[in-house]
Amino acid sequence: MSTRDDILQMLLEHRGETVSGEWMSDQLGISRAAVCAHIRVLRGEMEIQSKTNGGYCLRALPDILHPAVYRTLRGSGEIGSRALFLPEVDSTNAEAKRRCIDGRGAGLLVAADTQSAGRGRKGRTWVSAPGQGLWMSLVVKPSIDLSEVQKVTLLTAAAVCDALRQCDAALPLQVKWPNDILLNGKKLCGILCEMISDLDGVHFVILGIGINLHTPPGGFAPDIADKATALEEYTACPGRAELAAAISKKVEEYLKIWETGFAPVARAYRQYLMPAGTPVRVMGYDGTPREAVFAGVDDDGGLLVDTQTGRERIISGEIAVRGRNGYV
Ligand code: BT5
Repeated sequence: MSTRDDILQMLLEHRGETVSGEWMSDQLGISRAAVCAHIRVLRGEMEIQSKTNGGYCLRALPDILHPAVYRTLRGSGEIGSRALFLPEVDSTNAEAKRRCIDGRGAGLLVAADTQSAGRGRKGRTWVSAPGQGLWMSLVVKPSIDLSEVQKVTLLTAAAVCDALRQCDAALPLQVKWPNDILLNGKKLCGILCEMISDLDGVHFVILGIGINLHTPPGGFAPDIADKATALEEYTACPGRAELAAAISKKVEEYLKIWETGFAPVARAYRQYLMPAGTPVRVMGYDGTPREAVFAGVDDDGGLLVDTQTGRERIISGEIAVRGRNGYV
């Protein structure tokens, strides 16, 4: 870490409080003038107030993918320990995959200001307007069987919801199995987990996470305008580096828990689910829809639905939730 990172760390640790310039210069063994010079640079990126007693107060974090803010807030840990912040990329998932080719991708975080070819599942597109959201991918290397990969999506959803709730404990989040996070019935976040595997098993899983933080100037694109929402419509947005750090930490926490069984992770996921009894439409592999009633998610991450022929357990696919204006 550079001296400027050290100063940033001190300000972050005492966010909203006054930190004495003299104390920082003593701690770092540098002159007051040097502290002042570093603060001047940091001020170009975030809101730092000077106090009359010679102290400084970090008021607000920048809403940019700020590497030092990320590093400081992420702290130690494996997941997201290396971070690559790009102004533009085709897809953070694609970039993360390319970086796994030499076998050294584990723990990598790739995030970008914008994606020119952000992707959803089954070849769908993810709209990633410049600076309007957190578009990120985390590379993990869990010791799991191919048959368990779909659980990673649930783990990611629980981690993202927890991280968002750290910003606002009252946020009315709801997960639509397996990978959509809704806010007031509209899509706030999508998750795309992809894997690198061969016959020997799973080498890497790439957790792609797209969170709309701001409504793009002029609104969302017409094809998603009625189903997308942004965090700022409900609460004050965290900085992107701050949110990325919180998500990385939560993913790491849940991966550790999973080593002793998936049930606690499934429990964490369940707290964000829609209520049992919600009418849903289950999409089959071939895209054929069937009417059903949502009954829950079991300890292995399987979706339980009640259909005309009884209870069914579904492990992959997607559901549409019946809303007032059709299906989300
Ligand atoms: C998803 O797919 O929801 C997964 C989206 C994952 C995006 C992240 S961003 C970082 C990483 N890099 C990538 O390239 N991808 C991941 P799916 O369930 O198939 O939903 C896609 C559908 O959501 C689209 O067909 C649209 O209807 C809608 N959609 C697209 N962009 C949206 C947005 N920004 N907000 C809300 N809905 C959107």
